[in-house]
Amino acid sequence: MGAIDSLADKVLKGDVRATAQLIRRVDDGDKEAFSDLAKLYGHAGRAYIIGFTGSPGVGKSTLVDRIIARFREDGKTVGVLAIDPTSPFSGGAILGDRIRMQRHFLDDGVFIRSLATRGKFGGLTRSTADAIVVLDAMGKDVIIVETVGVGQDEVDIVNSAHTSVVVTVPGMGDDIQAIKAGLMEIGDLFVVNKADRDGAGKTVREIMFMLQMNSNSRRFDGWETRVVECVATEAHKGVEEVYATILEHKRYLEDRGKDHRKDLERNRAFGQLMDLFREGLFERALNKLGGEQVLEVIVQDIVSRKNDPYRASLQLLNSVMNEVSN
Ligand SMILES: Nc1nc2c(ncn2[C@@H]2O[C@H](COP(=O)(O)OP(=O)(O)OP(=O)(O)O)[C@@H](O)[C@H]2O)c(=O)[nH]1
Ligand SMILES: [Mg+2]
Repeated sequence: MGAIDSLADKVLKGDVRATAQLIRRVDDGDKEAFSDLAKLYGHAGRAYIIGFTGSPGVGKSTLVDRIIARFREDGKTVGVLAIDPTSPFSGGAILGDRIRMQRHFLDDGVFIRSLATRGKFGGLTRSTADAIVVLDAMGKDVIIVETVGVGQDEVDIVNSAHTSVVVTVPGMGDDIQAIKAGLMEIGDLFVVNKADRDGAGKTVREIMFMLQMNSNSRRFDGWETRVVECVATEAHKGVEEVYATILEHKRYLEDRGKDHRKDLERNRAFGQLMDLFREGLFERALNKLGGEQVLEVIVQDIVSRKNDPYRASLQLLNSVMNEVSN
């Protein structure tokens, strides 16, 4: 397995092509990536992870592009993962993200990749966590994850970042979206982007109000969630404040003796362990039972009401347990 070994080694040396290759394997759900990830894991854990989420088109990539530039000015290297769960083949959003951040493509201190998560098992949360390990081990100081805040997967991803940024725009519709998706609870910082449009101040007040209503949420760490207005298409209209607030939150976590960072890291480790364990368990159990076609027969029985999902799942479990004890 010499070739696989060298892929992890190359990543540790900062090799861009090897990093891209390993992330592609992760994205494809290729289990051969596991041995490399295992080697890299011990070298990871240094990067600061920032999640950006929000409805489609609110300006996440435009803002991330500015934030990358600020980190670069401060001498930090940056890895970016743009998560595109919906359109693995269209490439539309991926292309858009790349165009929006393209001025950083010639900078070897910046590594930008999209994840489409074509893999069968594990899905979005797992492959993102794996890709973060790769970029972290590669030596990036800061890792930015951009997701469209639509589902539980995205919420989980952003919630496991050190700093979570929820991007919204003026107008009540988006706010309701955000609250529905459970984003109210996970934001360390809310950005009301496109503040060049009418109603930004009103949206800020609405979010503040919602935050007060939600004051018993994630805020066990004592951080007071910020709301910042911004025009991401311009360099000096709020971007600096977004950047400063991210750094302030980072310092806040560190000032507390990294207590809260530890909590977040514990949660991420637990999530990753459980995902892998569940995935492996399910796969092995299915193999023992004779593969997916066995499930298909049972499903047909449920559809025709000869069986029901409650009893059938217990029967499956009993079969697996019998296999194990034999
Ligand atoms: N007027 C205005 N337009 C903006 C602002 N920020 C971004 N835009 C524009 O909004 C559009 C979408 O921006 P993106 O950065 O691609 O938004 P996104 O949230 O990354 O979009 P997805 O990744 O597709 O969800 C682009 O045409 C941007 O130029 C802003 O502050 N004001
Ligand atoms: Mg985008």
